[in-house]
Amino acid sequence: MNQPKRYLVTSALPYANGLKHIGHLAGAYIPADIYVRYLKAQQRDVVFVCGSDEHGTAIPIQAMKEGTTAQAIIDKYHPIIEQNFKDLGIEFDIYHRTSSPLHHETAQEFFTNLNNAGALEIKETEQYFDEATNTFLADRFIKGTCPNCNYDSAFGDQCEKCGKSLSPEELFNPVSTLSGNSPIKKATKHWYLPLNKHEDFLKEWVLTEHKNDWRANVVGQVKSWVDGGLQPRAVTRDLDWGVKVPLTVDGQQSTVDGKVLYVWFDAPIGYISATKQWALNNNKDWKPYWYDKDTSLVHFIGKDNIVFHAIIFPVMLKLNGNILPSNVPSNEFMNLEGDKMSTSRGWSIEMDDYINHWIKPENGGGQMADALRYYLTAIAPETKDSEFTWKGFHQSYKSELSDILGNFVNRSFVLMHKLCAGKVPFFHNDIIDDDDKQLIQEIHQTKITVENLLEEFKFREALFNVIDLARKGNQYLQKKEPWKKPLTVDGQQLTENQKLVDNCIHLSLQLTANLAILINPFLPFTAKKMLGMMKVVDKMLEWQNAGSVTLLKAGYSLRAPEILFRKIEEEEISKQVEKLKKKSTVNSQQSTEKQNKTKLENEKQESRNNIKSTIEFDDFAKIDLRIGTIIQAEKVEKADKLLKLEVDLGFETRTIVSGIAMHYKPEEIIGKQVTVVCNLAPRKMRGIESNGMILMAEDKSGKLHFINSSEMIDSGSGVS
Ligand code: B3M
Ligand code: ZN
Repeated sequence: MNQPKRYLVTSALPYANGLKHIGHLAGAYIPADIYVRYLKAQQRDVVFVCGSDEHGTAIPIQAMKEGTTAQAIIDKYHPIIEQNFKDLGIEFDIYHRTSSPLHHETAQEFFTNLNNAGALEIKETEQYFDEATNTFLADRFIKGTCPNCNYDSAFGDQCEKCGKSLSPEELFNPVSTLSGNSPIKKATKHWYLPLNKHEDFLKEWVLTEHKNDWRANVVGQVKSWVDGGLQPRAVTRDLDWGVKVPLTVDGQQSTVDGKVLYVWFDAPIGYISATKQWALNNNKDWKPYWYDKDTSLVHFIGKDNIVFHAIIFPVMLKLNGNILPSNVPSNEFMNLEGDKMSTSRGWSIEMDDYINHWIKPENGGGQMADALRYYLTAIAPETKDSEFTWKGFHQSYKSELSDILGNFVNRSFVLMHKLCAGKVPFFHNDIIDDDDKQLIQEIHQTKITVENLLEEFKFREALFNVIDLARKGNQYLQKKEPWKKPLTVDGQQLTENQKLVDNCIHLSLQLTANLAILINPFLPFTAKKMLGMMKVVDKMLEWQNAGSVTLLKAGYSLRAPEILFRKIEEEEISKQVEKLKKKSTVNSQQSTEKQNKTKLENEKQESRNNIKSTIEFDDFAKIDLRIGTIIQAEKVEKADKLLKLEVDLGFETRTIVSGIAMHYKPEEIIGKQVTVVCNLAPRKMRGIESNGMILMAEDKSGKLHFINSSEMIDSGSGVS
């Protein structure tokens, strides 16, 4: 297959509603960065775009939580997330933001193109509406029970637990996340993308053309969506926060009040606006990256975003005349210490937290960014969910990064300084042996293997092959044992031994140079450090150099060895585990408090809502309330809930039937004083004439309590 002229690589735009955790990093960012670094090492024309997704209900919800505005939220988190990616070596060509005017214009133009082409449909439908807040409840403004996995806090657009994409109407027991109330239905008009009209296109494009070169999880999800029958999808929302729906009135550009583009309509267009901004910043033409068939468009995402990147956005691109993605490498989920990663439950490791501890210069700096990049790639959920554990992080750091890669590089440098005067020794072809030939072959072959795997987005396996080459380097050294060969005897140079040592160290150093090139897409900080030790320029990292065993010139002196990966003590790891558990406990306490507060609020609201309609004082004055004393009580035949009471009102004794049998035994209420409505018309209950009513209060648990004074009052005393 001929090579694309250029590449446009995207990573999912993270919502700027809070800190992002390492699960996000593993899903859509590290794989993309590895791929882009590899392509750039091949000198290919690549643009890597990302940015903050700053619309949708997630932002105003966070603003409410933090008691601020949506704009303040995005202005707070956008720069933090951007810096976090930088600190972890994720090197976008631009990290844009969808609140930018350029994005609004681009998204509105895109919408107008589709609308003018008749590609959208307008429909009026009944949508959930919260009367208390006067808000239509879309996406994260509504939650309920997921129809797919029964998770009771699934949002109106997606279930966080099983990842299923939802619409509010699918939720069981929906409630407003704004007021906690149950919503009503209210009519509203929206524009729809008729996905149902594009099933044949998707069957042909994804399920046939890309059946074999796209990951099975992506093809499988598209298949289940198409087989289930695609529905028209609303691409606008009744919200104020977002890209306003464009409308042309008498040839003039205007917008529709109170309606914005659905965040998942505008956000993917953010890839295009980011490309436009990059082109402006670099004096380039953005159009070939989105219109030229020789461009390879690749979207890196997590599995919860498949429907948007493999179904909805491609349909939009097709209707807009753009190219389609050549691949959508989607990762599954990464779990944490035995549970699903969740920011809301505090069960997550934020990128910011990792950086603030591990990437401080005194704690290892960039090498510790590479430590995380390494582990997240080595356990990447490329085909199934995987599990981050701090123990696993420590283990992979020690036994692979440090003991294999770090150890081999260190030994090669130490031996060079010790046995070859700190210079790259000559290679003596006349004594080349099978071990030398084998190692040279391994170096050639690994470059080809890693290249093929990277072209197929198999990052985990590619990384394994690079580390395995370093492992073979250690085995080569172990077999050659240059340190055991005496180089002089009685002051005489042992030339033969020196030549053997020269060849071993020469190839070990050439292997070191190859490891820097091969590891660079994965561990850029480590590759850079290795360049410094070899005193060579970045150009050496060009992919074309990999596989060569003449990268370092004989006689060239190299710097002193540096430890690539510092020791991580057990205690440092156990502190991280404690920190995670503590954070989660605090969070669950906070969320319990929050839940209780919300529950209390809801109960208050419910009580407010349940207040009966207002009456006049004269209405109230008609009720005659007296204090009575229960002088007799007995159960009513065949009526579990009823007691027959004789109540002394001072001026007379009344028979009153009361529904308190489930709450009180007859013998325990003799002598109890009660408040009696004594001018209530008599009525027959189970054949007994009940003459009045005693007032009881029902608490939250449903228990009934007598309404009476704490001190004894004469029976018959009036209550008003
Ligand atoms: N903001 C990522 C998420 O689901 C979403 C991606 C948009 S990519 C265009 O958090
Ligand atoms: Zn679910």
